[in-house]
Parts: sequence; C-alpha cells; structure tokens
Amino acid sequence: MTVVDDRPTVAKEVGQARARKEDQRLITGRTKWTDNITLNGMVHLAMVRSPYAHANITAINTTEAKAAENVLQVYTAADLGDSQGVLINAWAITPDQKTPVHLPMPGDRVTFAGEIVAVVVARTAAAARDAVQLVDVDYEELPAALDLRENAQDKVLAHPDLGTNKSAFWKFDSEEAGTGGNVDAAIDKARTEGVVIEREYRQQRLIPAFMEPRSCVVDPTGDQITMWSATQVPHIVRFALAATTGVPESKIRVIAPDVGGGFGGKLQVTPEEWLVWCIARRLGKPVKYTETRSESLMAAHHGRDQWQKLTMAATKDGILTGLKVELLADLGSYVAIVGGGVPVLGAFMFNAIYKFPAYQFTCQTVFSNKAWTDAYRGAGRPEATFAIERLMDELANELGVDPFEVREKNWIKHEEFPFTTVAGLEYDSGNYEAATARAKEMFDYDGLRAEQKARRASGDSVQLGIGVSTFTEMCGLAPSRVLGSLNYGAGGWESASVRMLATGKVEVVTGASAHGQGHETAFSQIVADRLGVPFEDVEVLHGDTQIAPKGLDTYGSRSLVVGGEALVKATDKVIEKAKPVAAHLLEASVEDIEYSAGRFSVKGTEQGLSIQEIAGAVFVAHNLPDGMEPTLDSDATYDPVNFNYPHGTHLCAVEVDTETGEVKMRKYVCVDDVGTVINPLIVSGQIHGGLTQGIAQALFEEAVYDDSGTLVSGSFVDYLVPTAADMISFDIDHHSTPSLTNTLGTKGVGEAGTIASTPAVVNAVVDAIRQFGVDDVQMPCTPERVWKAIQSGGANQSDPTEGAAMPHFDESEGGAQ
Ligand code: MCN
Repeated sequence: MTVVDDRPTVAKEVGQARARKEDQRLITGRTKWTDNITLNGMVHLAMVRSPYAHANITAINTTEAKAAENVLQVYTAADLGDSQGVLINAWAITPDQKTPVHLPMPGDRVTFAGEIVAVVVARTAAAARDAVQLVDVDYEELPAALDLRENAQDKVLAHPDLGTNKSAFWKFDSEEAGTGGNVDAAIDKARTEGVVIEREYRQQRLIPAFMEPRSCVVDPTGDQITMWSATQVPHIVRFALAATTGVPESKIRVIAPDVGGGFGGKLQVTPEEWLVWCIARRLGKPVKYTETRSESLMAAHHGRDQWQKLTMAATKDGILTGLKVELLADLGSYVAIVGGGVPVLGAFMFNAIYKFPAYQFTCQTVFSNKAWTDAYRGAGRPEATFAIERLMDELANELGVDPFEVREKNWIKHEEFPFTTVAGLEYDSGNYEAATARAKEMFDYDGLRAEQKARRASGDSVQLGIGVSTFTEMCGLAPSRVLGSLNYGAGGWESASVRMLATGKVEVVTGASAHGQGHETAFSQIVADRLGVPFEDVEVLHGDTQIAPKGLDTYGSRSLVVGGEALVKATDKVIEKAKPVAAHLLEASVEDIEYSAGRFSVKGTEQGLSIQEIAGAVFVAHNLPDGMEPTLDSDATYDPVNFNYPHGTHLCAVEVDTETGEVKMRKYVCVDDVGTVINPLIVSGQIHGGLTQGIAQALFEEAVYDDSGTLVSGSFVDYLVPTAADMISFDIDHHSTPSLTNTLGTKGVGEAGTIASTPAVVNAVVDAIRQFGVDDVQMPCTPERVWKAIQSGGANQSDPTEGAAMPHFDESEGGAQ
C-alpha cells in the first residue's frame, strides 16, 4: 500500500460544486458529434444484417442493390477477404478458453440476429439504407441456442464446429488460495448446526442504451488515416487497428470527439468500425457510418445475462461461515473484447463487506445465438452485489431479525481496515457503521418500519416495502500486476501531461477519454489547486490519440483514481522543475524555497514569485539556471498499487399495489463513501445517473428475445429505459474515508449508484410482499411478475421462465485455468 503525499496544497477548488465546463457546448448541442462530421467526397455505409439468430448464408445477390440510384458498391465477406480485419479478444480468462474467430462480417454463417452480412456504399446515408432492402440474402436456418441453462448443457450448439457451447471454466477457492477455509465443510456444518440459504437468481440481459448511437468516420486521404468514432476507447481502437493491420501507430489517429454516453457499451472495437476503416482504405475516400437506434439495440454489445446459484452458510446467531457461488454467464455468440472477464470481476465482490471465513466461486461462460455481452456499468460487480445483498435479506428473514442486524454482525469494522478479504483483496479504508447510521437517519428507518407494520396490520391493499443494500465495489481498473495475474491482455496505468504556458495558462492532457463524466471540470479543479492557478486558466485535452498519444481510456471508474493521480504526479513534476528557476531568480538556494498555492517564496522572507511569473521567465529563457531546459511541462504515467473500494448504504422504500402488482418508488436514500470528493455536483450527477440505471434493472429493463432469436425489445418502445418521470427525487449524502492508495484520497464513483441500487429496490419489493409467501421476484419486477408472485404465494418465483434447472459444473467440464 502506498502512502498519501503530504505536499501542501490549498484546496480552493477541490470540493467546490463547479458547474461543468463542458456542459455549455454539450447541452446546447454546439459541438461536433461524430455524425456531424462531413468531409469532402465522403460516402456512406449501411449494413445488411441477418434477421436470423443462426443460419448458413447460402447466397447473396447484390445486383439490384448495386444498380440503385446513388449506390456505389455493395461488399460481402467474399469481396473483402482478410482486409475486413478481425475483432480482438483481450481477456482469455483461461489458457484454453474457446474463442471463435470473430470477423466483422462472416461469409458463411450468422450467429445472432443483427450480425452483418453485407455493406452498402452510397453517396448518401439514405440511399445506402434504402439499398439494404435490395440485397437478397438466402439463408438456411439452423437451430438457435437461446436458453442459457440449456445452452450450458449443449442442447443446441451456437457454434456447431466447436462441439460445445462452453467457453471457459474459472474458479476461485479460498482454501486453495490460502485466504480462507473449505467452503463445503462450512456448508455441511451449517446444515446440521446452523442455517443454509440456497437461492438461484437471474441477472437479466440488459442493453447499455447510450444516448448517442455509435458512429464512425474514417478519412484515409491524409498523411495519416484518421478515424473519428463515438467510442470510450480511442487508444485501444488505435492499438487494435495497428496490431492487426501492420499500419504503424504513428499513421493512425483516432479521435473520440464529444461522445454521448457509453456505460461500457462503447468500450468495444466494433465490427462497424472495422468495416468503415476497411472500405475507406479500399476506396481511398472518407467513409461514414452511423447506426440507427434499432441497430444499436440489437448489435451493440449487451450486458449482464447470468444465472447465479448461491449457497450461504451461517450460524444460528447469524454469523456468516461460508459462501459458494456457481455462475453461468452468457457470452452471446462471440467472446467480446473483455466479455469473458466480466463475470470474473464479480468473483472478488460476492463476499462484499462481510467477513466470510470460506468462499468458493466458479463460473462457466457459455455461448448463445444472441448479441455478444460485455461490460455494462458495473461489469460483474452489480451481479455480485445483487446476489449477496439479496442473500443477506433472506438470512435476516430466516433468523427473524432486522436486515441490518445480520449485516452489522458480519461487516468489517472501521477499525479493522486495511482488511484482506476472503477473495484476496485488500480493502484500504471504509466506515460502514457511519454510512449506515447516516442513511438510517435520513431515511427515518424506524418511522417507515412502523408505518409498514401498521399497513400490514390493517391489510391495506398498498403495502410498504423497505430494502437495504450495504454495498462495496472494486474500481479504478487497475494495478497492471493484478490484471496480469488474471490474464487480462492490457495494463491498468494511465498517463497525463501538464504544460505551463508562457501566458500563465495551463494545458493538461489526459489519456482518459470522457464521454459524459465531466473530466474537463474535475481535472481542472485538481490542477488549479495544486498549481495555484485560476480554474478558468486550466484547459483539459483528451480523446485524440494525436494530442494524447498515451492512454488506456475510460471505463471501470478509473479516470479519477488512476488518470487523476497521473495528473497529480505530472503537476508535481512541474512544481519541482519550477523550484530551481525560482531559487535562481530570487537569488536563494533551492533548499530555502518554499512552495504553497502557486507561489514560490524564500523561507522567512516576503520575497517570492508566482508560478505564472516563473512560466514567463522560463519561456523567454533570458535568465535561467545553467543547463535548465526552457520548458515548464511534464509527463507522468501512473500504475496504481491497488484497486479502490467505494462503499455506501442505500435504502429504498417502495409501495406495492397488491391488487395490480404495480411498484411505486416512495423514497430512496443513499450515503456513499467515494473518498475525497473533487466535485460534489459531478459526484451527485454520477450517483443520480447510476441509481437510475440500477433501478431500471430492478423494475424496467430487459433485453427479450423471442423463440426464434429475434430481439423483441428492439426499440425504446419495448426496451424500457426510464425517464425522469419514472424516478423520484433521491436523497443523497456522503461519508468520506479517504482512500490510502492515492494522493487525493479519492475513490471512483462512476458505477457506484448502479451497483448499489438494484438489490435495494428488489429487497424492498420482496419485503413488501413477503407476507404472501414470496421470497423472490425476478427482475425486472414488472406489475405482472409481482402480481403473479402474490397470487401464487411465492411458487416458482425464482424461475418463472421456462427452461432447464441450473446445471452443475466443475473443472472437468470446461477446461482448467
Ligand atoms: N469524481 C469526483 N470525486 C470522486 C470521484 C469521481 O469528483 N471522489 C468525478 C471524476 O472526476 C469524474 C467523474 O466523477 O469527473 C467520474 O469519475 P470516475 O469514477 O473516475 O469514473 P470515470 O470517469 O472513469 O468514468 C467511467 C464510469 C463508468 S465505468 C461508466 S459505465 C459510466 C460512468 O463513468 N458511464 C457514463 N458515468 C457515466 N456518465 C455519463 N454521463 N455517461 C456515461 O456513459
């Protein structure tokens, strides 16, 4: 664990609720989204996509489409051959993971409805789209693998040539890892002497549903090939293009202009980007493609989609003794860039804030004929948090105690930090007691429990439910060494540059790539404080591999804790560089120079110079110390020593109409610990957005395929992204225990709200109707599901969908690690 720097800074900016610099242009639309980019001679692409989930392509007739007005060309896989590129998988979770070759456009067989089979090139986007209808594709339909639990038993094969749907089997066992005891022994003991809670939960498939559809422009006509893309990961896109095509990185410029949201859904190097790149180079012209909303929903990657089998052991007093997790995770039809690793991220979070003495996690990843899955806000951690927080409520119910009682008995006490968990992580700081006390007070926990009791007693048709979630998460991806030990194909560092300009203004370059998070504002606040310059004088540049050549982009709530720390280090180097100049100009020795809040002064005197004065002196270079280079800029690349662990207590009250099954949110309170808050306005915004997405999983959203593998929730009419009208006003507060692993003491916030809120809401729904014998309602808790659960007295609640029971797996089934 590293140590907090003690450099004196005067925090004028950090902690201020500054309105976001970037919002003026974002909110008024005075910016260039990728789709607004128009270049001379630019042509447009539209994709012909498979209507079938699984089919052989027997013939493609492009004659009519090619003859259509304004159509220039139609390409199939046969036309493009190897030049179409190949999608990369950057995370083989086991050495023998089955990873089918993933072409942007397969020539022989389609494996999900929405896969690209041909590309139309036309003078206008409208002409390209119209001509898509004229491409005649003959398919021979094949049986489609659509049920996760059946797929795990190879009933129908998603890729018949693989001979199995099983991609990889991954295991963590505390006894083997030396972090805890034997889980089976703990469960056996609890069966005779204690309590065992066994449940199966389903994490429905979700769609990231970012506001700006994916869009890409490639211009091959300059000295470099320039790609503009609505992506979260310009550096990773550049790497993938360079690594697989042989075009040097210096000849590829990837620009992520303002990007309208991603939520993990834009961390892919996509088939569409590949095809735009390939066709632009082939034609020697700029090419643009922007997807429609339906294409976005069907063909951008999806998230979640797991079955979880959980066995939790405890003593009769409610002390946890063991946890066993068996997961099935649907990969969709390919292993996406980090798709196989998403459930593995969850492996470290099922134990959450609790002191389990024994733990085992196994995961089988499984192919299907659906869109491929990958990171969606939280990536593995919301699934784990949901499971454990639901189980804790079930344990409390079994023991007849308040849900907080079992949590308090088992959580890590604040004086026990740093704490090494049974999953092998070292939590550096936290205070679950304080966050909980504050949340209960804000919620009026006792008052609402009394109301609940009264409503139950009176038999009110509208019942009150109270849900708790005392979550933590690991974020700030991540220490490269740890990622390496998990076989992740990249590092976890981040890079920054700080340049003091002659004018006294500051240019900051970050390798993070914001797509809605407000980095320009928060990063300006950090640098303004450290350099003692006005906030307005700091400009943050990002999202362009030419301007920011080094970076690993934005995901995993890493930008502040990793990128922000790189920024701190680069800023400190600038200060160190300025010190000898100050000493020289003030005719003092370097040892006598003190720095505080933008001013260098001679100890014990009034003499001093501001950093802007020094920047001016360095620029003119008339009077510098011998050998001093005349620049006041610096770079830093930072690799963290640990993840960081935000946590919080979330409390939700819902009203359930027992006659209609309708669930209404009544109150939502959360107290989060994200360490030092740089910008409270941004943090609140992140939590509000995060909560909305987590609540959406609990109550509204689900990607539904029909029996033939067609996505029926293929528009925003069917895929229910909540609007502001569906939400209530959230009451949020912070309790801060600074992280010990970075200078600023910060912890990430980008995913916290999503991770915490889903179980809080479902716990509340179950709490409201438990009196009818219900102990689970499958997500999303629609009125129909809630009503049916009440009517059936809880029968079949865990599994209202048809399909096989969840099978058991072990090492022998899927391959070794
Ligand atoms: N912040 C702060 N104080 C803290 C923690 C964070 O002021 N203690 C600020 C940061 O400076 C940054 C913002 O909060 O401006 C989010 O920071 P961080 O937690 O580092 O997350 P990232 O910037 O790395 O963003 C990624 C994260 C993820 S993983 C998803 S998914 C997500 C999210 O951010 N997708 C988003 N928030 C989103 N917000 C928008 N508008 N759009 C998305 O697609």
